[in-house]
Order: sequence, then C-alpha cells, then structure tokens
Amino acid sequence: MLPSRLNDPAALLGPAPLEAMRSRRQEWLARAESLKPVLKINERLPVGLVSVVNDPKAFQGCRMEARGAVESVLGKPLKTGDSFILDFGEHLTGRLAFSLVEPGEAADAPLRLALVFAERPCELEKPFDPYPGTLVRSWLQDEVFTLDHPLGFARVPRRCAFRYVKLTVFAVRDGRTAFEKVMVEAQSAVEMDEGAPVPPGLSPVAAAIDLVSRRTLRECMHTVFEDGPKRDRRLWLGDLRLQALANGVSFRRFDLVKRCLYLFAALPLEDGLVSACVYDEPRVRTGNTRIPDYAALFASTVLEYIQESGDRAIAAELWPVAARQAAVLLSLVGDDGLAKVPEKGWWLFFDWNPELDRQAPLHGAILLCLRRTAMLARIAGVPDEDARVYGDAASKMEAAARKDLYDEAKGFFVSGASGQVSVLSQAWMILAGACTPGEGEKLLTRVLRESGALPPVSPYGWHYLMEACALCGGEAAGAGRRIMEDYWGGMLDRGADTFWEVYDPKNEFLSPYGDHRMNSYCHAWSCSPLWFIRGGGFVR
Ligand code: RAM
Repeated sequence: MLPSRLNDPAALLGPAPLEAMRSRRQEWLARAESLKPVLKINERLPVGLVSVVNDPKAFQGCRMEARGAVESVLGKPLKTGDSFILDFGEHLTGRLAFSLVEPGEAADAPLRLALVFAERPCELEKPFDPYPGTLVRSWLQDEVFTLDHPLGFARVPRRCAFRYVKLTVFAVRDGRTAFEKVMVEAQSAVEMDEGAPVPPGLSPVAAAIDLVSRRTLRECMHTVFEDGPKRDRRLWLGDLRLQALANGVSFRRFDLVKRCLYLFAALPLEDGLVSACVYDEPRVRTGNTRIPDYAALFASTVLEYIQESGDRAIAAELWPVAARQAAVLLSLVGDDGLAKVPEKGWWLFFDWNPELDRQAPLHGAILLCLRRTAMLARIAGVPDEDARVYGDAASKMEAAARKDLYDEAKGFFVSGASGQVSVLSQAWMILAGACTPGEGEKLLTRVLRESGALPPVSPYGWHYLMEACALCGGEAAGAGRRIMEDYWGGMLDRGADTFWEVYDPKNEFLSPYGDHRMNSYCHAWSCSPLWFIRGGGFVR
C-alpha cells in the first residue's frame, strides 16, 4: 500500500508548489525572454538542378536525379510554364530569396511563381492535392508568390524547411525578367562547427550518424528547441529532453535549454502539470496538452541540464515545478502501487505505435520521475523529511512492478490486461530501476531476440531502448550500438541528410497523419545518437 497521502496530490507537500508556480510565472517568463537567442543567418546557394524520378527500388518509390548546373537557369529570360527544381545540397531552414534582372526591355508585369519546398523527394513526386492526411493541409510547404515588380531583391515571407525547392512560372511577361541569383537565408541559433569538436577515432558509420544528428539538431534550434522545422515548429518536452542531451555534448548552448525550462515552468496547465508543448510564435503561450510521460521527464531534464552546465541554482528555483509534476502524476497511481491508464483527458505518448499497451511504460515513467525528483530535491536543498516521500513512493512502485508487472512464465515485464510484451515496457522499467542493470541486460538481450515483442516505430521510442541498453552495459550495450547502426544507419542508406520523425523499415509510407508527405523529415527527437556516440560511451 502506498502511504495514503501519496495518492492525493493536494495533500502531497500541500498546495505550496502550485502557489509558488503561480507567483513566479512573470519572473520565469521574463527570464525566458532574456535568454532568447539572436538567430544566425547564413546565405546558402543551390548546388545543382534535379528532377524526381520514379524508381521502385528507391525509398518511397522515388529519388532525385541530377539535371545539371544551376547556372543553366540563371540569367535565362523566364517564360510562363518554366519549371525547375533546385537542390541546396543539405537540409536548410529559412527564407527563399532571389535577385532578378532585366535581360532586355523593362519587366513591366508581375511575376507569379508557384513554389514547393521539400525535405524529401516524396514531397515533389506528385501534387499535394487531393490530400488524404489528417493534419491541416497548410503544413505542407507550397506557396504562390507574386512579385509586382520583378526586378532586384525579393524574399518569400514564409520560413520553410527543405533541401529542394521547385519553382514554376505561373505567369510572366515572357522574356522580360531573369533570376540572377536564388538563395536561402538559412537560420539557426547555432553554426555547425560551434561547441565541442567531433571526437576523434569514430568508426565511419558513427561519424556519419554523428554528422547527420548534429545537422538535425542545428535545424531544430531556433528561438526554442523546435520538434521539427517543417512541422510542428514548437517546443515539446519529450523532444526537448533528447535535444538537451545531444546539445550538451555538441553545441553546448545551455542558454537555450534554460530558456525552454523556464517556458515550461511558466506555462503549465491549470493543475500545475507542465503542458507537453508550448508555443513560441507569435507570442509565448501554453499548448494545453497533457502527456504524463512528458511531464514525468521534467525533473530529469532539469537534472541533466545541471549536470552538463553546472548551473545548480536552478534546482531550487524550479523545484516547485518538479514537486508538482510528481504530485499530479501520483494521482494516476492506485493504492496497490500500480499506475493506471486514465480513461480520458490524457494522451499517453511513448511512441507512435498505436498497438503499444501503455500501462507498464506509464508505470516506469512515473517511477523514474519519482527517483529523479528525489535526486533534484537534494540539490534544491529540500529538507530530508519533505523529500523522503518521493523515495518512499518509488520503493512502493518498484515493489508493485516486480510483483504484478513481471511475468515469471514469459520472463518479461508485461503491460495491461492483455499482458503485452513490448520493447518499450522493458526499456522504461529498466530505466526506472524496477530491476537491476544485470537483470536488465538479460531482459534486453532476450527481448531483442523475441519476435513477438512489439517494437517502437519512431526514433523517440528506439531512443529509450538504447538508453536502457547504455544503462545496463555489457551485452546490452553492444545490442544498443547495433540498433543505432541498423536503425539510424538505415535512414542514412535511404538518403537521409537529417533524421526523421518516423521510420519503420517494414513500412516506408508509415505516417501518424495519414500521408507520409506530412511526416517531419528533420525531427528533433531523432538527434539523440549524438549523445550516445559522444557521451553514452558505447559507440566508438
Ligand atoms: C508530434 C510531434 C512531436 C511530439 C508530439 C507528441 O506533434 O511529432 O515531436 O513530441 O507529437
């Protein structure tokens, strides 16, 4: 049995944390504002012309083929119907701009251009419409841009994320205007070579994954850590934790991590749970989303930030937020010490695999949260008698996990009424300390051989398996390295120059949104191999 007050968030440490959060909101917002980075803008030029070709052997059935030098379209008088695709050589985030000249007589009529920006060839393979997806169509990056006076410098207003851009001349006074130069004003809070140098002695595959992870992270670092620069362009706590880990061993821009922590602290939901996401544009505000497994990561993210940056003062400052997360999350734990999947009002994420039973992962996430909260309490200077509740609650949940969620016959942690065996149930239980690293090592090596164990489908899900592997060490660490090389290396083999939101080697068209073109092909949470390569210690 849990001590009864642990089941009652209002009773746990009283209302003080919530009141402290409310009273400090303005101060935290002001601190976040003072840490807003000035973005670095670099002009980037296209490296060639390409066209999309259908190829059943290529990923998603299409690929780019080179079509000559950019110079062949520069200076050439434009005609209605002209169309070409520029390749910028790597994923960029920013605004397309160009300068136009008059090759002969004055350009006396507007230039109307159709633009399609693409992270991957699939976005240019066929028209976006009819659009079958479930997310709003406007995330797809097509624009019509009309320039009244097609002479001199012009900039497309929308910030886009892309490697390729298709330009089609809808209408122009034929022959009166020409592109002199087409460029991207690429933006990020960081430059590629900033921060820690690439460690020497990496294997070729680790070096390639390191580079693409770093580029993925750079592309997601703007005035906040965004989840994806194409979509949703917002700060999510689950993504932030992995970005912050990768940032700690690469760009080391701790100001941006701190800014994001303040934003989450200042913009919670009514009951003090941190919102799973917050918006930064056009002004900061809460995203109103309850994801327990994200809120459970708040204390971990603060702790890891302290470990990397040495900024211990933030522990006491953000302590009320961490305390409040533990209190609200404990409302999901029954008297028997087991986490219960709430019926409504919450979104349990963990991965994009809809078949995942989330009860055991939820149990692990809350247990991990309690342990990290107890650690943070020590740094924050919380008196032992107040901090003890977290350790006590963790012990109860650990015992309940071993008693009721471990299936001796199957030899795995199981989840929900169906007793599902999944990769993620093992990973979260191990990370939460529901078993020893030695037991975890055996569990992981077995679950990876078990064909019936449900796998994740996103780099986010696979990250937590790799983190469990790194924690257990031994054979599991080797398995972690192979997962990284196969899964992230698999994206590289399929032409990734940034890592993706979703990747299922068995289903190239998988999308949580009903259209693979809506997937984000430069996605924050997939940058975490950088952390394993540079800090996790198992991938040299
Ligand atoms: C989507 C994004 C984001 C993720 C949430 C849960 O909106 O992919 O990265 O954190 O879902």
